[in-house]
Amino acid sequence: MDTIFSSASSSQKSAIKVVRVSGSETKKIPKIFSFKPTQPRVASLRKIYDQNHNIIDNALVIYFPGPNTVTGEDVIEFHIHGSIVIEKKIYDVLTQLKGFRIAARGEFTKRAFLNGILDLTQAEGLNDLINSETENQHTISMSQYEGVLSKKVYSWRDEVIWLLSKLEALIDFSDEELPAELEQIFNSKVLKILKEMKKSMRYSNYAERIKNGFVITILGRPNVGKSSLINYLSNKSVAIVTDEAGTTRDIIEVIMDFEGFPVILNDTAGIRNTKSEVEKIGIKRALKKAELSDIILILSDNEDFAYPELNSTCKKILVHTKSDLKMLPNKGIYNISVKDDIGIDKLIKAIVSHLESLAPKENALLTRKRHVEAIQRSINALNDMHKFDLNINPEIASENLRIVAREIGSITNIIDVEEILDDIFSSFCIGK
Ligand SMILES: Nc1nc2c(ncn2[C@@H]2O[C@H](COP(=O)(O)OP(=O)(O)O)[C@@H](O)[C@H]2O)c(=O)[nH]1
Ligand SMILES: [Mg+2]
Repeated sequence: MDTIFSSASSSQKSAIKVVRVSGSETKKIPKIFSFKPTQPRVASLRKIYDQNHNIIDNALVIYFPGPNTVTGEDVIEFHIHGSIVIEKKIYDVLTQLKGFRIAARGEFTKRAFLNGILDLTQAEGLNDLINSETENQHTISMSQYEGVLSKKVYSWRDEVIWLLSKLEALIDFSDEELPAELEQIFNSKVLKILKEMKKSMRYSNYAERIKNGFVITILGRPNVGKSSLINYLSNKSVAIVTDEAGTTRDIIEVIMDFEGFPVILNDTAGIRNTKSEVEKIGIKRALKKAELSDIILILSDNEDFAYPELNSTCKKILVHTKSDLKMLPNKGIYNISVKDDIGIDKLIKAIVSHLESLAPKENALLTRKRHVEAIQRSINALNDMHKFDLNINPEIASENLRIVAREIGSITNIIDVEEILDDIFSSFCIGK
């Protein structure tokens, strides 16, 4: 296997850059760059030279002998001055050598996975951690990187393997019946796994939203102040605000951070009866968007909050706009004014508190489509299994349990499908 190298920091100019080398040829690095070998795991200042003995940089070098390293292989880190010229000179030396090549996206982490340093969910957690931009993204990705999801998956797998071993015994001694108490334990274990899996499926939507943003849609009649609100919240003019009804037609989307929650806020066309075909399409889109949202903010500058055409069970927050002109004393309605800055903080609090209420009580979240699909197939197999009598059809039960073991195993470990692995690791940044 080639020894790989790459910058582990951003490609921008910076005070310091880290260039990482990993693989069996790493040991040769001191000789290649003409510096005295360093003690393992001790940061040492070294002048590094190219083949013509021209100095490249005075850099901090750290050597990590495998297998207890980030990749499981021998690793060297150069902490160089953050110039692209220095980086390039190092690359130039290495690319000319046999057995060395520049790393592909995520290749360091892929090696960590292949060497058993991380399992797949941890590798994915690491990628999410690097990409995290809000508090909640950080919390979830950190716990996935630390192995919270893996632990949950392993516990299911252990249970399934235990069940399988009991079943195999039953099949081998086919003239015997499963003892009644064992059958009971068997069924209750299956039910317990099913219940836990269904729970994690319910929470998977939350995990997806934490990653990609909760969807909040502003809905209301024309001219109630929808665009003014989104502009106010996003602090820039993204939507056109006018006295003219029907100005906003397409959906305008702004991504924001509401106290640690990533949010995609949508401004929409005012809902009314119209002859304009373009506006009609806008209205249709607005309703559709609202129906797929986590929260709908229904805005009105009078008391008209009813939308019989809206087909949605999601959380609705009623907002009375232009409260600088008149307040609505009704309970449960948020009075705001973007003109005089009334009630906006309270409205944001209400939104955040609803988002908080959606949070699962555990951190073992299914954060990827492939996790969700594997658990769904496991649930289907377990449900299937329940339709048959264990004593009459132990083979069917066993076959289904095997499916479950395989499916949940795939969440943490895919070893034989290169294509899926490439798909997972190619979303990493270079140098990771
Ligand atoms: N007095 C007052 N007028 C507002 C307020 N918010 C919006 N408006 C006005 O209401 C009109 C329609 O606003 P706009 O945001 O375009 O409404 P939309 O059609 O719902 O997007 C504009 O003239 C705004 O200046 C407010 O808080 N107070
Ligand atoms: Mg508008």
